[in-house]
Amino acid sequence: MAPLSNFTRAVGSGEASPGSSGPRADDLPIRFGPLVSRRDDAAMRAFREYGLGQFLHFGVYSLAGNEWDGVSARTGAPASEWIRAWTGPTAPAGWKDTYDNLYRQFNPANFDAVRWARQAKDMGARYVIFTTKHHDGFALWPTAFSDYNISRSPYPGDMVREIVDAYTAEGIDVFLYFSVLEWDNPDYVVGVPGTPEEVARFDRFLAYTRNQLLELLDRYPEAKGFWMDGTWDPSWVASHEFTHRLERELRERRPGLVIGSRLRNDEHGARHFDSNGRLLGDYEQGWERKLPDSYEALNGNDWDCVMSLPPNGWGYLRDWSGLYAKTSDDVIELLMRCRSMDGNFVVNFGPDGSGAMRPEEDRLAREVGAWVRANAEAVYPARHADLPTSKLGYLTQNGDILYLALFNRPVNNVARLAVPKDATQVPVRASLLTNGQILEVRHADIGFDLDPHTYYDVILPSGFSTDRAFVVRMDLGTPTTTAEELMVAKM
Ligand code: JFZ
Repeated sequence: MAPLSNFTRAVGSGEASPGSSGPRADDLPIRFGPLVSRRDDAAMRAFREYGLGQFLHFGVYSLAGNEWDGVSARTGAPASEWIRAWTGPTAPAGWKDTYDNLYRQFNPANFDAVRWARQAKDMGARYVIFTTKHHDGFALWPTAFSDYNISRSPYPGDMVREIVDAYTAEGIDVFLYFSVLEWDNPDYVVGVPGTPEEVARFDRFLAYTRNQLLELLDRYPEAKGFWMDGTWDPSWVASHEFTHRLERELRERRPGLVIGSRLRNDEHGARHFDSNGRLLGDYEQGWERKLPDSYEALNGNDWDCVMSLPPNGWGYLRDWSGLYAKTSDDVIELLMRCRSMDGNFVVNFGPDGSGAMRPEEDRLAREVGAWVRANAEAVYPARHADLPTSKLGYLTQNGDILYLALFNRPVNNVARLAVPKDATQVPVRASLLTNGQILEVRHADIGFDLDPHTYYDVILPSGFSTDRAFVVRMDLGTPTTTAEELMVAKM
């Protein structure tokens, strides 16, 4: 990605494009740039091995399911968890008021954090991102700093506590999703505060935000990170001095805390990456329903990709008809695509207002879990393999073991991999990960002129069939024949 275009795109605009490059010679002076550079402590090493995550969108919007009184909000609200912003001819009269009173009925009888955590564990998730407070401002913990929280609903407990306990007990790390922007907070200002009155109001809002974030850290010391959201409005963007101080304070308060790139921007308004292209946070947090084109474009930054199952809509969406929902095969493919580029893949679940997962989600969790269990060593801790990409599927590597997750099985059952001609490590043995069956490996130097690669063929057993992707596990070792020797033999 060209650094200059990244800079121009990032300033004052919406989300910066992820994968921006590092510092360069004509760096601008920046006072509110990154507070951390690539970390290699235990928390970030764990992050790199999460592989698969679960996103949970749960809140009062889950009661609505993107509709009200049988009327769909599909064309009138940007996404199911945005239903409060429903406008246009389909919006019910007095809708915002109705929504703002929904918390009085928020008492999900089937909410069972232990069940969710077990399901996530069975799916193979190693971290969870939980919506502690979405854009509507409703806090799922009993915050001391706003009345609009779970303790005012009929639900008799602290959902954030229950989630943190249940997932932590399963060995799943917890990240707290937190929206800065709040639609109906009287202190919130969207534009850059101008009048003294607006400045005073927004200052109160900033203090409130800081209080809530510190409160979350203090109440839930087990939480490993923040997944910040709603940080795009000009008011927050203009608060770069405050947000810089805030990030420092959060990191001091909780050493090891992982914070994505969506918390803040520099003083030029560049978000995710500062105006010189340096990452603002511990990992790239801009890969939302999109994926990097190549490993190289990531410049070695850590990243995750969060994905909804329907095209958009993260909170419960009762009616999926007419929408393509990603299948287990889609999710497995996206997971391995992310792993082949050193990223984590986070799949979203939007339980209904009673706290029940939808049947499609239950099924997906089971199917993805079965696949991930059977192929775990190719998913984690395996990482990017420094080899040409393969059209057959995705490569991951762990030391001397190379994995090819095969999504496109060749019709002739010859899985051909390109390896640089001067590689000191090449595939020497292969087997099917699923059953250990040994596969023949042949060196196939097909000898293209000027081709920097040589090729290794893994012969897939014609008798082996499966209805999902499968993994070929290869031992890497010293090549027994070099391309030159093959040439000599042929001449
Ligand atoms: C945000 C929220 O507005 C949304 O409701 C949901 O919680 C999602 C996970 O996060 O939506 C975004 C934020 C950033 C981008 C897109 C949607 N982005 O970077 O393209």
